[in-house]
This record gives sequence, structure tokens and C-alpha cells, in this order.
Amino acid sequence: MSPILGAASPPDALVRDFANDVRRDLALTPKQIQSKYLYDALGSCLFEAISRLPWYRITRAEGKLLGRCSQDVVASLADPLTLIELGCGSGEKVAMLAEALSRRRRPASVHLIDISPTALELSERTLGRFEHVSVVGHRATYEEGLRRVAGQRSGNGAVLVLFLGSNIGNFDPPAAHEFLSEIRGSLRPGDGLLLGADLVKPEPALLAAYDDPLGVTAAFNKNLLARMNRELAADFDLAAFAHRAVWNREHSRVEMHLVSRRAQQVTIPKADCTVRFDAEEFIWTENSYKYAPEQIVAMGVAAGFRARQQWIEPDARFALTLFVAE
Ligand code: AVI
Repeated sequence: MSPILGAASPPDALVRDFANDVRRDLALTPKQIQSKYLYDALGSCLFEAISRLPWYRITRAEGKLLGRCSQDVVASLADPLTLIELGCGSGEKVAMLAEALSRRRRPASVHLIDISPTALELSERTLGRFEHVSVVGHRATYEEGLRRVAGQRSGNGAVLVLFLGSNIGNFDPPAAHEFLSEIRGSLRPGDGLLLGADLVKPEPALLAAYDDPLGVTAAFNKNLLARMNRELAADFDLAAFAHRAVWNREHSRVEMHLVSRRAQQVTIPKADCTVRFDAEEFIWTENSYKYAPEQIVAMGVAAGFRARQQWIEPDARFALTLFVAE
């Protein structure tokens, strides 16, 4: 059964962290809110809707590539294979690899790591149909989950970590390096990392993906304000802010902003602050980095991997890269 949006309040500790981060980051110049806060229950549904929009091509392009390369990926790593998916969504992507494994009729296990219980539940259901595959869900951050699975490891089979959907693009370059190094640190030589990353493409295509004509991405972004109203008793007037997507060519990233349409003051009682906005002042809510194929290889190599193969979807310009731990 799908959860009733907004029916359950988040645990107090999570609200406290949100309040502290909001107070600190809205005092910065420019004002900011971390993109992880886009994903409450409603935000996750809006992202799911974005992934079906014709202008947002990442999810479909990646699905196409997975359909093409899954057999080669699983065949290139030692049995019995353990798959670890970081951020499992609905489990459909890892299911394409599980399908390839199950065709080989070799036992394999899948570990799903996500902080969302709904995502874990959905993915476990999606994977339930594969006979030779055992599935374990971990409600944890990526780092905690990876450590947990690495600590329980036994036997000689390889591990393949899946970090898909261009989630790496939401990390700035130093954080991406740190995170890929952390993944590498939890692996042994011969293990793999399958990394999905979006490529640079013409600006109109990038802007249409992040400012779609149906306004779904605008709703996804503005839900951050609605979330502060719901969870922190803030009084943001949603109509007084506009969604904006900007292609920052110098840094090779699409930025999402929430722009104040007028000078205004907002109170956020549970974050214990009042925030003043000038007209046109914005809150910076997300970066989505876009890469050249060779930059993706270089990121993996810098973190201690060797690139074994790269598949590129030429229309949407998206890449899947299989790395092997050295
Ligand atoms: C989850 N992440 C990879 C998405 C992206 O493309 O950066 C989130 C998103 N933001 C706006 N549209 C989609």
C-alpha cells in the first residue's frame, strides 16, 4: 500500500537536523538549502514524476544502456556476485542486473541501501521474482550501509556497487572524489563499480530537463518551501518565489534556485530565525554536474579504480561506466 503523503510526521531528531541546517544555510551568501532536503515523501513522488517526463531523459537513457550491457557486466565479475545498490528507488534498475544473473542460474545476493523505507519496500517487491537472488534491504545512509555490507562479507565472489541515475552529479567535485574513494575503501581488488553519469549537452536540452514546461520540476523545487512550512512552521508564501534553472558553463553544472519575486521577510519558528529576502535574491537548492566521458573515467581512476568499459547513449548523452577496483 502506498503511504499517505503528509500523514506521518518525521521523527523529532530529523526535524531538529533540518531546522539546524536551514538556520545555518539561509544565513550564507548566497542563501542555500542542501539538496537532500528535496526528498521528503512528496518530493520523492515529484522526482519519480520528473523521471517520466519527456524532457528529463536520464532515467530512460540509463535503462536502455542497462538493457544492453547487463549481461556483459555480470559476466565480467567473479561468482557468486553480490550487488549493492546505493539509493534503490523502485528497484527497476538493479532488477535488470538481477535478471542477467538469474539467466545464468548462479546464486547471487542483492543489498539495497536507502534511507527511505518506501524505496526499500518497493525494491524488495520488484526483486522478489528472481529465484536465485537473495535480497537484503538496509535502511541506512550510503556510507553506513556500505560499511555494514563490507563488514559482513564472506567468500570469494566479487561485489558490484551500483551508483546510478547521475546521483554523483549532485555532489560537488571534492565531495564526489571523497565519496568514490569511500566506495573504493569498502571494496577489494577485482570488485566493481557501475557509475551512471549524465553528459554535457546543448544548453536548451539541459534547461528543458530542469525547467520543464509542465512545471513538475518547479513543484519539486518549491516543495522545499512547503516542507519548511509543514515541518518548521515557516510562513513562506509559495507564490512569492519562482523556480529557476541556470546552466553554469564554467562549473559544468545545472543549478536550481528559488528566486524571491519581491523584498520580503519569512519567519521559521522551529528553526528559531527570521530571514529577509531582497527582490531577486535566491536560495540555491541543487547542483547537477554534467560531464565529458573522459572526466568520468578520471574521477574513478583518482579514487583507485580502473575503467573497464564505458557505454554511451548517444541521443540523450548519458554514460554508464564499469570500474574495477585495482
Ligand atoms: C537525483 N538527481 C540525480 C536528479 C538530478 O538530475 O540532479 C534530481 C533532479 N533535480 C531536478 N530534476 C531532477
